[in-house]
Amino acid sequence: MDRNLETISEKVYSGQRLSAVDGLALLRSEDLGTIGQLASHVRHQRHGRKTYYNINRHINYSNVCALSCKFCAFYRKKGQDGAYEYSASEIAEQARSAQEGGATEIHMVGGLHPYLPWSYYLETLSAIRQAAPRVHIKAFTAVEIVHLARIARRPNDLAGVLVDLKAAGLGSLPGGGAEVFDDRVHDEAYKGKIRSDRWLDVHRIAHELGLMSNATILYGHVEALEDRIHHFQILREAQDEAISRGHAGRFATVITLPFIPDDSELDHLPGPTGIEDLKMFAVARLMLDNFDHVKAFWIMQTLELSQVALDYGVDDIDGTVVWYDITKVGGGDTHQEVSVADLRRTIVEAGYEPVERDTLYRPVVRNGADWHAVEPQVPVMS
Ligand code: V47
Repeated sequence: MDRNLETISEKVYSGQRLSAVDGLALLRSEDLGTIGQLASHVRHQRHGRKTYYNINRHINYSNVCALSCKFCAFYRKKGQDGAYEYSASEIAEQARSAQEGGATEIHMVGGLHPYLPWSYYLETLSAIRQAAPRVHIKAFTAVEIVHLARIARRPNDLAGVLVDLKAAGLGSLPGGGAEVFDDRVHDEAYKGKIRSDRWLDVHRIAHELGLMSNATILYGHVEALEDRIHHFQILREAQDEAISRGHAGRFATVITLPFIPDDSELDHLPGPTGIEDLKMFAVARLMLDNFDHVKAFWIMQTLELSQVALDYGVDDIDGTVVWYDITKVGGGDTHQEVSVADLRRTIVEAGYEPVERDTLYRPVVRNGADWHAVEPQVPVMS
């Protein structure tokens, strides 16, 4: 074993919290075997061999964006070739067909559209609600919420805006847009986007209002290893706060997103390797001791690596997805769908037990497109 991991290993097996120095030692270590064992220990303590997936549909309502983040290959300017926006009724139609196909969740995000009015977002949520009353709507990253507050002409009333969205059907917030909580990295790769304090404000307020949310980190571009660990520390503190204040909402899961350079302004960078991806899953699992779940988003990680990731702290591999426009691994197209059979096979083959869940991690009992969620005997969000 790497000598630098000995004390860390003792801490993990005795349930002590890891420090930033520990996190950095893990990221710098080449002892992937030990790192995986430690993360697996924590994963097994929490979830045994259970591995979660869901039947969901991602909807990217528009790729038109006022920002020009260097890592992003998704955005277009209004009128540019390939720019699009879906109407509320087109989105409702997608939601209806998702519900018919048995989906329990719609995951909907888009660019910061400079012209769509505030009413569009409320109408879209209501239209989804009407067309697919059973599906949970997880929508709008923190930066979109700040944008919506601006166009609603209530830039300082994030709580009011979230309350209105919730009344229109919003069920929870996805974890996107966090990138890396560091000003230097922000100014170099996504200048113009909200900074970490605003991202955290949105999630804190959402938690206060009883909304669950997720968190991400986008790694492998211009950040340093120290920045990744600092990001985890900030998330851990935010989660401590949500728990200690007894908010009904909190972070459910962390998703580590590997930077995919293709077609972005940073495409001269190589992006992370599989080994780095595995380390990031493991370090997320080890540092974020107050997060219940660590998710591998197979669209970005591939199903093959997600399978290996189950031995590195991951207990969730997202869902069937169907359409995804933000990243396309290997230059593929927007249609990126995996069947439930393939998701389950991926999990079983790796030696784990597949559990379909809803957005709130309640196990789903299914009969074709018909389903109901059951309350877990031991609350998984604690
Ligand atoms: O916010 C953009 C990232 C995010 C690239 O909450 C890129 O359950 C890699 O947040 N390479 C969207 N990443 C995805 C996301 C997500 C996915 C799955 C589940 C959940 C959840 C959230 O993707 C963006 C941005 O951080 N991103 N461009 C890129 N070139």
